[in-house]
Amino acid sequence: MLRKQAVTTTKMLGAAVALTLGSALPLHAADSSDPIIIPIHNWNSQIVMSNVVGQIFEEMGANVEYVSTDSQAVYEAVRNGDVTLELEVWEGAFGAAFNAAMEKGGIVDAGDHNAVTREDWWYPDYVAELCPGLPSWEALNGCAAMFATPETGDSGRFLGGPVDWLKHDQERVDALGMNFKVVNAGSASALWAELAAAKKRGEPIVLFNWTPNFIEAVHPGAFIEFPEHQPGCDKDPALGPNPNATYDCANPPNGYLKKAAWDGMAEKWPAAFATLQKISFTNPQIAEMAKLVDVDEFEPEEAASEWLAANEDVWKAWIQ
Ligand code: TMO
Repeated sequence: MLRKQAVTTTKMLGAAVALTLGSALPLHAADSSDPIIIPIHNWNSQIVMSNVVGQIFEEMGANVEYVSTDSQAVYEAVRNGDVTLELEVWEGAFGAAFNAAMEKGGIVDAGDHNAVTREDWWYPDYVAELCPGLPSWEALNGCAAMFATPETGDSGRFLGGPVDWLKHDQERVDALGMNFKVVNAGSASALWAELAAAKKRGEPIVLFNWTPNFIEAVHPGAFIEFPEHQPGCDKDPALGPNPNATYDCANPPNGYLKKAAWDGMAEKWPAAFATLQKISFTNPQIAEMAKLVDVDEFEPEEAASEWLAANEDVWKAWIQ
């Protein structure tokens, strides 16, 4: 409440100064007072980062609203201006949806974070002792029976992420002739709960994971090495070891992490858009954002305030 009043007072002062000085000042279009709409998805770095950036925009005097949005459909929503931006475009999971929206128009690339991403099948390190030859996918396939559960019969069980991350894991299993069945977790936290339970019992598990993430600070492990990633492997059957199938390659091992915006943002919220273009988080910063919720159990909004308080030198430079 106090804080809102302070912002309002600053805005009024700003307006009074503008009125008094009028045309003596260089003309900068002010940001619209309509809310900047920030979409929230179902993994914690994205939720905390969205709150961090939302609070930065509020600090600049803008209004902000958050909406829960499907992480694939969001590119269509950005393109149409239904949401204003997207802060975590992961190449592996969302590169295809982002590119499709770029081809249709209405969305702009607002630059990359200074981060390298990877999203793929992953195991905690004790599993390497149970299945010699890891991280090779062929070695994993040779150990498939060890990962079998009543749910998957004789096949190994791969625990995938929520379906909206659209990882095409079953297509890859089929394309590579692997003896695995994909079971999708209902949420990110279900992935981490199953990982912790398997680890406690010393049982084999192979599941979807990514970096940057809090996991690397808590559970040492490794990604499965699939046939080398090739751009277009998802569309062209000729790419990858199976000449008749798509998705027979790894996800990008050094993927980008981009920001995207509705193409009307620059005109409607010029100051916020300029800041969005400057915003760039690193792998350790993004892992820390996830950790504040997944390990330290802050609510996302509080996690964002904590992060901002600890990193003023980082973000104050973006609002000049
Ligand atoms: C998009 N994700 C980081 C969950 O792989």
